[in-house]
Amino acid sequence: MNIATPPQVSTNTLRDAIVRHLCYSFGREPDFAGLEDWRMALSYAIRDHIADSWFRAAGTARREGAKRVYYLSMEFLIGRLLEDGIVNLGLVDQAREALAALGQDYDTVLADEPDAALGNGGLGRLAACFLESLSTLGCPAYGYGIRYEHGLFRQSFQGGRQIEAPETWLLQRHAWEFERPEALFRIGFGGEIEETGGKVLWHPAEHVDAEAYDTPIVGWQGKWANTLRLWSAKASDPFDLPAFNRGDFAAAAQPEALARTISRVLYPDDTTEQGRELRLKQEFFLVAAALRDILARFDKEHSDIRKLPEKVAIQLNDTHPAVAGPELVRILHDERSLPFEEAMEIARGCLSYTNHTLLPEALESWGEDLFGRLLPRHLQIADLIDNAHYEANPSRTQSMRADHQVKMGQLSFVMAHKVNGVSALHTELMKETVFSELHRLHPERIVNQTNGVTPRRWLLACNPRLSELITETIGDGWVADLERLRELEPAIEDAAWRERFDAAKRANKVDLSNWMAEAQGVSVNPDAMFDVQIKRMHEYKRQHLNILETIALWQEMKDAPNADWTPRVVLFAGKAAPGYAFAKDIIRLINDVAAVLNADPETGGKLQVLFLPNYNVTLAERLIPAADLSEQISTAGKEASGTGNMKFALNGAMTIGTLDGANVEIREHVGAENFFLFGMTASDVTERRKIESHAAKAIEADPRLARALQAVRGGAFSPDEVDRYTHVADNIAGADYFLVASDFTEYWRASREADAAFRDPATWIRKAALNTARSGWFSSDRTIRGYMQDIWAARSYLSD
Ligand code: F58
Repeated sequence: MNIATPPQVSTNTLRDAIVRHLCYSFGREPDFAGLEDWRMALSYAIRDHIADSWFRAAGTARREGAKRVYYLSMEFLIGRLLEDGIVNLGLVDQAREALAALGQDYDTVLADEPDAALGNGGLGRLAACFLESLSTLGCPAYGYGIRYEHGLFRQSFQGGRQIEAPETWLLQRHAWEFERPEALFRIGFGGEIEETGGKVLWHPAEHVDAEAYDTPIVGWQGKWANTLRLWSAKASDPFDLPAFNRGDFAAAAQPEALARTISRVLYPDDTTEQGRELRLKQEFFLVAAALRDILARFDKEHSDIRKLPEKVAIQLNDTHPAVAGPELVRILHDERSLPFEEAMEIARGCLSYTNHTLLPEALESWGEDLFGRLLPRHLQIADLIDNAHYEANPSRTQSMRADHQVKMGQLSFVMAHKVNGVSALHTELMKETVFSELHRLHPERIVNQTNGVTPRRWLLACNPRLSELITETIGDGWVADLERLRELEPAIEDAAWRERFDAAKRANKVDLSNWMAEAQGVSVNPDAMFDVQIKRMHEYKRQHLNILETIALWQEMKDAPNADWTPRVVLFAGKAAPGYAFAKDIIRLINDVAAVLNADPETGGKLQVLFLPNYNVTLAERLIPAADLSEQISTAGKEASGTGNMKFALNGAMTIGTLDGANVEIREHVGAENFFLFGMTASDVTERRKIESHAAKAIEADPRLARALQAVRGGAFSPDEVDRYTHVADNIAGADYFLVASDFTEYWRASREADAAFRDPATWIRKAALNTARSGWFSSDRTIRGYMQDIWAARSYLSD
């Protein structure tokens, strides 16, 4: 099947389309248009071309009765979409020129778009990269998620402390979603089970409507576009008229308000009981709406429900949509009258599950009271699934239904035909730890699919300077075939080329410095090493190890202010879950340390620290191209993969990191000599924890660490409240579960190695460029091909 590439669009055509939309879609004459009007008009002009690809793709998939991939995820961290569309359609020059002809600045117009933060971190961003790769590869697919009114909270600092405010992305207009009032499903909760004549019927007590909003996701060169379908909750009976007529206006509006709660906020954590109930409701809401939609599409094209696994592949992005197992079995058995065993087999043929964490506290489980109250029939089905699994595997010792819980990891495993980890190390650890018994019983089920990132957003769009140099050197084939970056290697041996590589990095750093001066009021030295740690705040990610090392460096600089120090700008960004007190304390500590260090005339210009507020996709796109050093310093065995690590390496930053997650594979690809390795391995970590007072011993052995900790404990960074960080110091010197103290000495050593390497620019640039040249394997195109082949049995409908 040959899919035509979209027609070439000239600057004039695009300019006319912008003006047409401005006037006739938005009723605004050019002379009176504001920034948002221009942005919307450009978005509509671009959207028209995306829609053409979208219709063609949907038509092909329908005509061919194609197998569809359905990616179920509670999070899609898509960020801005306008630039993504322009870049993928190859219209950057035309859009820039068309806007200029209309007196508008391209970058300013693009920057006006809200950043859709419908996710917490890596898991949500991975889902977004996957959708883009699915479209680039021409694999018919849908992303299913929730259209949260409020995405992840907006973060600011007050006195160094994190302040959370609601994110209001929907208040600003954007062009990307199409409301689909006809795609409406009634979702039930609670109620009773009725058993009559061997049939079981579920009569829910309450209902909420799920209404679809579709966003087209266009792939590279606009050859294909898939759909991100997000569900919004609406009241089934929106308005209580009798209450209104009584004059009780608040009660009259209540059904609407209650229903809408389901799609109101993205969950950053689940610390309250009411919160947990709402979270489970959200999960079922997503799953139930998605499955109805999937089956409706299947029924339109096919008649034999037993063929479902041939036509439908459903990927569970972590356990959050795991109730899809019982729900699909319920539909097939209760509603479509298939025998229970067969219903289970068909469901398993469709379902597969990706695990993103081994942290025990992050593995979802639901108390059976709550689960049974909201989903009484699903609790019965979970028991039936568990019994069937036990009967087939009598040697089993663990159950998904132990301790009055429903354990979603085990349920997902049992209901999936494939289970995957997200890096080679993580997949092996899954087999050895949380899923060891299930792996023994089903040794063919666990497979690895190391994560990847889309090169369109994470190199081509976010780093135009480097992209242009690459394209000039090896042509533009790398954009769709990222491993071709290897062809840069001969050029890297040429000093003149390396200078151009360095000039691109240096210009990116100047851009970032200017932005920081303007947005944050802090001016930094663009010749310093830009040392960047950006990710969710978590003890296992060890932002506190980084700040301790920075404190130790500052102390040492003050001992010998005239020594030949490598100047550093230490940048942090990341949000802490609102209920995670320790992570919030680390943010405050970093801000307090920054205040002291940045004001120190003795070290000024040599060591600066900055915590940038409100980390999101847009900020990552700004920081990553300007980074020299990428901090990937998690406790080994804890970071499932990481994807920021890949983005940094691709953009020519060197990594300082542990043998954790995908760091292991990054180091293998870029070469051990181009990676600053330190720290314990995952098995060292397990052994070290067994040693009594391991932290105290490490502190005793390293006077630098002792001194840095003492400064934290003694209030050097909180003179107005000297014991503010006593508990942080106690934690590191005491239980130190994440082994900050034990890894400190090695981290310091690796950091000084990085300093020394940075002082020798010729060597550094070569190493950095080799990171770019050898990171091609980390494209999400490679990952998605792996899923298509090993998990989904899905194919591409593009021919090259
Ligand atoms: C991340 N998980 C992993 N979870 O931590 C990271 O190593 C991996 O690269 C990435 O997934 C993609 O595989 C992650 O982002 C969350 O954001 C949780 C979602 C549910 C609420 C708590 C945070």
